[in-house]
Order: sequence, then C-alpha cells, then structure tokens
Amino acid sequence: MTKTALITGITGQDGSYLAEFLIEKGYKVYGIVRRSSVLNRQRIEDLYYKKYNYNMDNIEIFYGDLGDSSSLNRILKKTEPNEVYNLAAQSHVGISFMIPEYTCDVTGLGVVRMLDGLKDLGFITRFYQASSSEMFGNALVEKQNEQTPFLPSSPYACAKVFAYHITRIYREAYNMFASNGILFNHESPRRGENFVTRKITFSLSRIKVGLQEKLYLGNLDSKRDWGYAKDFVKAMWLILQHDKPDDFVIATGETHTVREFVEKSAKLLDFDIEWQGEGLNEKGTDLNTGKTIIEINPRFYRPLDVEFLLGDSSKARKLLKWKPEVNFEKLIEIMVNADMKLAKLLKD
Ligand code: NAP
Ligand code: F7E
Repeated sequence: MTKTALITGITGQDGSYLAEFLIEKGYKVYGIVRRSSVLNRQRIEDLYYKKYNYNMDNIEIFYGDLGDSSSLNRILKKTEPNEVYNLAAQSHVGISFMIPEYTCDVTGLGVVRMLDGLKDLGFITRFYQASSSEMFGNALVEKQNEQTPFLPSSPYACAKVFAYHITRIYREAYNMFASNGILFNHESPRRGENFVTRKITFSLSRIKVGLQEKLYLGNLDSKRDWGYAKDFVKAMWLILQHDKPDDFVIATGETHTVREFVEKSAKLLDFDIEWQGEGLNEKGTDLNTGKTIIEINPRFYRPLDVEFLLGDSSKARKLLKWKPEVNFEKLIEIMVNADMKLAKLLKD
C-alpha cells in the first residue's frame, strides 16, 4: 500500500523540501495551497509541473486555508492521509507584531482546526506540528531542550505555544498520534527573502553584480542556531516514524550572530567588510571599493527580540538517530552560491 501524507504549507520552504523527500520515499503527497491573485508555487514548480508533469500519482494539490475549517475538513475527508504535516503558518516573527490577530488565528487556532477535524473523522493518522524554538523566547538557560520552559516574546511565538499545547492535549486526551517538532532556525536557498539569512545572501549577491546598492538590517547581535532546511525536514519524518508520539527539539547545537552570518557571506563574495559606528549608526564598508554597503534601519528592529537561541537536540539524536549533515559554513556557501547564480541571471 502506498503511504499518503498531507502537507499544509506545501508552497513554503519546508513544505517544498518535505514533499520532495516524501515522494522520494514512495509516498503520495497531498498539499494544501491557498488562493492568491498570482500563482504562488515557485518552490514546488519543478516537482509538480516539470518533474511529474502534473502526474497526480505522486502529488495532488487542494485549495484550502488554515483559517477555514470547512475546507480543511473536506480535504481531510477526501484524502484520509496516513500522515499530516502541519507546516502552514504566518511564520514571520517581525510581521507578527504588525498582524497579531491574523497570526494567532492561522498559526495558533489553525492547528486546533486541523486536530479537531482529524479527531472527528476517526481514522488513524499521525500528526506533526511545526513548533518553533521561538517558543523559548529569551530563555534563562544556556541550551534549550524539551524541558526548557517557554517564554514567548512575540505574537508568533505565543501562537506557537498555544499550538504546541493543543497538540499535546489532543495526544493525551484522545490518544492521537500527535507530535511536536521544536525546530530551531533552518535556512536554504528557498528561504523567504525577508528572513535575515536569505536577505543577506540575496542582497549581497545583488550588490556584487550591481543590482542593488545597500543591505539594510536591524539587530546584528542577535544569535541563532541555524541549520539546513533539508536536514530538518528529514527530522519531521523521523518524528512521525517513532514508535510513540512525542516532542523533540531539532537543532545543530551551534549558535552565531547575524553579524557573523554577514561577514562569512561577504567573504565568500570577496567583499572585505569593516564595521564602523555603533547601534543605529553602525555601517559596513567594503574596503576593496570604499563603498558603504551595509547600514542599519530601525524599521528592521522588533518591539521585542529574542537575543539568543541555542538548541540541545540530544533526545532526537539518541531516539531518532537524527543529526544534521550541513554546518554553518556549508549552509552559507550553499545559500551564497545559489543567490549569486540567481543574481547573475537577473543581471543578464
Ligand atoms: P514559510 O516558508 O513561511 O511557509 C509557510 C507556508 O504556510 C506557506 O506555504 C504559506 O503559503 C502557508 N500559509 C500561510 N498562511 C496560510 C493559511 N492561512 N492557510 C494555508 N496556508 C498558509 O515557512 P517555513 O520556513 O517553510 O516553515 C514551515 C513551518 O515551520 C511554519 O509553521 C513555521 O512557523 C515553522 N517553523 C519554521 C522554522 C524555520 O526556521 N524555517 C523553524 C521552526 C518552525 P503561501 O506560500 O501561500 O504564503
Ligand atoms: O530573524 C534579526 C532579527 O526573521 C533572525 C522563522 O522561521 O525562525 C525564524 O524566526 C534574527 C532576529 O528569523 C534583520 O531581529 C536583524 O533576531 O531570520 P529571522 P526568526 O525571527 O529567528 C524561527 C525558529 C521560526 O519559527 C520562524 O518561523 O535576525 N534581524 N536584521 C533581522 N531579521 C529580519 N527578518 N530582517 C532583518 O533585516
């Protein structure tokens, strides 16, 4: 029997990699996409249109929305999936301060819509919830694991804490196979351009070929545990293959500042960055040309930021035998190479 998986958020960074991973494993993948005025399927284009030539044996797309339980129930009923990966969310932390109610609805309540739909249908489905290291907020411990208390610092993180607990509650109350993957930041050439890593590799590449003059950033000193999205979607699958539902932290165990990410990306592109000034007046100048190519813009500061995250994924490493293959340096290289290729294409 072919295994089936339903992915909400299939058009996102993780959804697109997960769809590829599952199809390679022989799954039939169902995806939920939302209506937009232009088709928003670049990340699954190769998979859906080119590679499988609309071959519905491997992948099938349905219109739905995490804000609309009638569409979710209809899709669940129609597909009866063996596994559900709930990846859909308003996933931008900074933007969640601008659209808090919407973020809580989709990122938080959307999860209860999915879980309740599944519970009522009664078939045996394993459910994965995309929980986030943002739930730890400015945690008081040096390394965060499954025991670390949550201290959310944004509407996004608050919605994710709700989603985490409602997943646990459905597991305990209704005996559902519902698990949380508490994933630390993971990046790739498919990362949205307004997340900091991609913004850096995308903008510096464009500056290199003359398509852009400056890169404007916010807090350069915040630290993140950054991994590679392809490594992390494998962990999602492993979490649902485990013999019992449970919650797992997935992280690389290394933390770096935004500034380090800028410096390493710049070096790969042969910029020689010198930092001058402080706070809002800090600037990064390329010593090769004397041009200031990095500036701070208060617009990119958050009303409340998470300054430091570092994950301890010992549980996943032990029980799931998961470990990341790509380290910080390699991740930057992958992203810079991809964005430089793109910038050159745009230039020509
Ligand atoms: P992403 O690239 O922003 O993708 C989000 C997906 O959700 C997109 O497919 C988006 O559709 C879809 N979506 C948004 N609102 C929706 C709605 N109302 N109804 C249906 N679909 C909706 O995010 P990602 O980086 O792949 O992350 C995947 C999940 O993991 C998210 O839940 C995120 O919060 C969580 N997470 C991410 C990280 C990370 O570092 N990447 C870490 C921890 C947890 P459109 O394409 O139409 O916008
Ligand atoms: O910010 C700082 C910013 O937006 C990282 C999401 O996938 O991972 C992601 O959330 C840091 C923050 O990711 C800019 O203040 C400086 O301290 O790339 P980010 P995030 O907020 O960590 C978690 C795990 C998720 O779950 C989320 O869905 O970088 N920063 N300057 C900036 N950030 C952005 N976006 N833009 C800047 O110009």
